Amino acid sequence: TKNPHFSNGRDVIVHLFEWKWSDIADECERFLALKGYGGVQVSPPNENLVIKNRPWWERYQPVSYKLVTRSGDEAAFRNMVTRCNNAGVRIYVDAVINHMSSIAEDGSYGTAGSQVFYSNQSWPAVPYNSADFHADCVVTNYNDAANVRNCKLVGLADLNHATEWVREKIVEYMNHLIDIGVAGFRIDAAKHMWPRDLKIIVNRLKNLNTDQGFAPNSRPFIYQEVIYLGHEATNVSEYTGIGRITEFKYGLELDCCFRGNNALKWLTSWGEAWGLLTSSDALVFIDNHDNQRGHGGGGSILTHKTSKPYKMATAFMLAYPYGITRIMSSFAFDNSDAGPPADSNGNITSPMINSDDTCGNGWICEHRWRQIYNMVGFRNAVKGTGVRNWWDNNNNQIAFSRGSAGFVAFNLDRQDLKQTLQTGLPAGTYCDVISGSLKDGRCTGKIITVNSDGTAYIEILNSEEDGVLAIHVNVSK
Ligand code: ARE
Ligand code: CA
Repeated sequence: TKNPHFSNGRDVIVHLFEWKWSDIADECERFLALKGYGGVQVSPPNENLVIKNRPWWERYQPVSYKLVTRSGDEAAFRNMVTRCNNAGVRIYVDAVINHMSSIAEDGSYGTAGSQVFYSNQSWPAVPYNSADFHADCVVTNYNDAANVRNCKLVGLADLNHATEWVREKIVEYMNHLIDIGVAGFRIDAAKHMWPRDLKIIVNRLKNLNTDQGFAPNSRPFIYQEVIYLGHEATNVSEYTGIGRITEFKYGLELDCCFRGNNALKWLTSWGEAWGLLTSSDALVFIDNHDNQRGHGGGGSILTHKTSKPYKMATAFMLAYPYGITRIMSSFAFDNSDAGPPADSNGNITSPMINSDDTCGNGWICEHRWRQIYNMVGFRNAVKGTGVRNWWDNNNNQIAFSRGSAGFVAFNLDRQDLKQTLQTGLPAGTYCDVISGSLKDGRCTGKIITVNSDGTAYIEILNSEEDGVLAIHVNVSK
């Protein structure tokens, strides 16, 4: 359950937040496969409550397990999964299984047209009734595990997973998705479910579908959304036996470093020594769909809105061997409730793709920024190697190699970085993948000459657009 089942040497997940299934299918074929992405986290595919003004968070209010949402219907979902698997890109589903929808007028309906009778605690399209939920109370005290797990998270009707019927319905839903060919699940609000109940559910899941390219006996990849910054009654260690955990400390600590509040030189001991989870238990990211808009996860967070340090922190994440990495791909927003770009009928609009590969009409597509997708290629190229040749200027200039497969340098100082450094790489001419790419045998950005002793002159001026330089064995000319 901790293995994402990436195909051939791929290593990075992108969260295509609120994308339509047909657009994701296209994106797998036209972009993600070519750039080496390993998988996509998709928005919840099950029916959700239709809420006025269509905020993004309506998708976290389940109405049934029918696969009909603003992202598309079941046919579109199946088409996406098959096309992405064929392109070598996996699909991970955001599974909202802790709760159903929140208070709404009786007869309110979901994205598949199913009705909800909240006052009777009735979701007939599953069906669930009042016997399937915990007694009425609200999550108010994160120092009380029973309150966190048995009460309503922000008022959402809290399922009782000790009930056999509830377990069955959830397992049926998730197994349906496995049959279609998904590779795993993000477990939404896992901290709000009893670990023993969640474990029973996960144990009942089928092996992944071999017709969709998975090896026999592959268990679904599980990563649990547990926000743990210390000092709460619900500890991450209760969940590591079930699958990986979203490590929220990771982005918070890197935020601090790349905003200049903690010298980069300290990153020489990055990882478990910083109080992070064991690498093989962690799924990591700089920002996510919640904390980029102040919805949970806490603290100061770098996002696409602060692009220079954001790209630097992302490059560091992708260069450093720790955890399974996830890239956030956003839509633009001013209001933290605003849903994705949509037409006047509320239909989500497709991202526009510009000639330089970036997106338009409201989609940010961080995963299409050169500095980010080229570092996905870096991570694939250096897979299995360790950190070597660490160098720092005792402040905010650092560099290291990944074995003899890749080399990266960062400059967050006011001074320019101008140094001859050991790259660990074989002699040759390499294209920096941050300032440009290797295209048709030519470097479109900086050219780095590695000498026969592995050293190279490295320059990152303070005035440059990006404070990073990266080269690896697949970009030697
Ligand atoms: C919306 C409205 C609410 C309203 C509710 C019901 O915003 O005002 O009461 O509907 O009508 C998302 C949104 C919510 C939204 C919800 C349902 O973020 O705003 O509520 O959808 O539509 C805690 C949980 C963690 C959770 C975060 C947001 O532990 O699991 O809160 N994150 C996941 C998803 C969210 C999603 C949900 C769960 C619900 O990623 O996108 O909510 O499915 C400390 C604690 C954390 C706590 C955090 C924030 O850091 O340690 O555990 O996170 O505070 O409270
Ligand atoms: Ca619960």
